Formats: sequence, structure tokens, C-alpha cells
Amino acid sequence: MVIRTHLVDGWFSQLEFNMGVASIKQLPPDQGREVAFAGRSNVGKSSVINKITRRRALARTSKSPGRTRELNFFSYSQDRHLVDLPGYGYAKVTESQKQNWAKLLDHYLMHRQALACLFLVMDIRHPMGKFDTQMLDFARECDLPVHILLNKADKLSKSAATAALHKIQQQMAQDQVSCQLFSALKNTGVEEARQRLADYLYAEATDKKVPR
Ligand SMILES: Nc1nc2c(ncn2[C@@H]2O[C@H](COP(=O)(O)OP(=O)(O)OP(=O)(O)O)[C@@H](O)[C@H]2O)c(=O)[nH]1
Ligand SMILES: [Mg+2]
Repeated sequence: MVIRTHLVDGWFSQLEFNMGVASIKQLPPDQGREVAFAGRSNVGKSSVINKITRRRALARTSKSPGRTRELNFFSYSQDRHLVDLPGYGYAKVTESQKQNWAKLLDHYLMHRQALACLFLVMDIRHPMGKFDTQMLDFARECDLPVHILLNKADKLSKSAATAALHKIQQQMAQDQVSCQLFSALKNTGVEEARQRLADYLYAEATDKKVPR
């Protein structure tokens, strides 16, 4: 399904940072629809969000891992959110902080009705790490669609990047999981991801249903 470009442009241009959530009780009301960006620390989740929404500095990025420390909600309205999740695998935090994040993330992923799709960002050079696989297993159990972005595709030759994509696609030959190449640096795959994100967030607005 294709939502018209001018609608998508309008929606994404109006997204605003809404809140950073550090504990379960701070979560905004579970209504409407949202897409969350998950992935290992430093894979480029925040950079991907900025590229897809064509907003230079909507989400804060950093060269050093561990930049995003809360669930950051970017909202178009009370009913439409993008969520930038803290990266998993970030070592330089205390054990109690790690447990706190894990608890919050587990709760969010398990109970959030508004969550329409998980955009799982991986570094194309090191895809399918332990946490990625856990996330995919979990999503399958909950019937939650996942769109995998193999980011930093600029770090590989075109043929190596395509080979990596095909390998993952073969492994992921199941419903509810799709996969694409992406480079936040070189703008690879932006349109495809943008359209997919718009479908999950806003399909209702055009009276079409997205799978869940
Ligand atoms: N070469 C290359 N570098 C990228 C790409 N996307 C992001 N980066 C770089 O990777 C680093 C991390 O980017 P972030 O977007 O902050 O990553 P993150 O996953 O949000 O990190 P945390 O919030 O710490 O988990 C930055 O130095 C980015 O410039 C890409 O497609 N190609
Ligand atoms: Mg980040």
C-alpha cells in the first residue's frame, strides 16, 4: 500500500520530541499507533530516524555509544509516535541502570498495544547478534511485525551488501519480517523505509489496515 508522498512529508515535518521515558509509570497513554527503533548501541538508530523523517536533528546522535538513554517519544499527535529506544549491549552503565532499562524495555515490548511494528536496526557488518535474535524471537511470539534495516551499507561494497541482504532474507523467510539495505550516511534505502514507516503509522488515515 502506498500513502501519497505529500501526506507523508506533512506528517514527518510536524513530528516533535515529546518526552523521554525512564520508567514504566512515565509512559504516555497506550493509544493510537507507534513504531519503535531498536538495535545494538551505536548501530545508527537515531541517525536512521533523522534520515527517514528528513529531519536533521530530531533524534540526537553521537559517535560514542550510549547516547540514547531513555525511550524517546517523537510525536505527531497524541496518537502517532516514533520511539527511539536505548541501544542494547551498551557496557558503560551501572548494573542497576542496565536492569532498569531491561525491565522498562521488556514491559514496553510486551504490553504496548500501540506498537505497530519494530524497526530493528543492525550494522550490516555484524548482523544478527545475540540481542537481535532475541528480539526477533520475541516479536514472533507476540505476532509483532519487524522491519530490519541493515544500516551502514556504505561500509561494504555494493555486491557484499546485496549478498548480506540476501542471506538475511533467506534466514528470515517468515511472515511479518522484512529486510532492506540502508545507509544513513549515503541515503541508501531512505524512500523504502520512509514509505514503510508511513504505512505502519498512518495507514488508518487512508482506511487501509496494516498487518498486526
Ligand atoms: N558510515 C556510517 N556511519 C553511520 C551510519 N549511521 C550512523 N552512523 C554513525 O554511527 C554513529 C552512531 O550513530 P547513532 O545514530 O547515534 O547510533 P544509535 O544507534 O542511536 O546509538 P545509541 O543511541 O548510543 O544506541 C555515529 O557516529 C553516526 O554518524 C551509516 O549509515 N554509515
Ligand atoms: Mg541513539
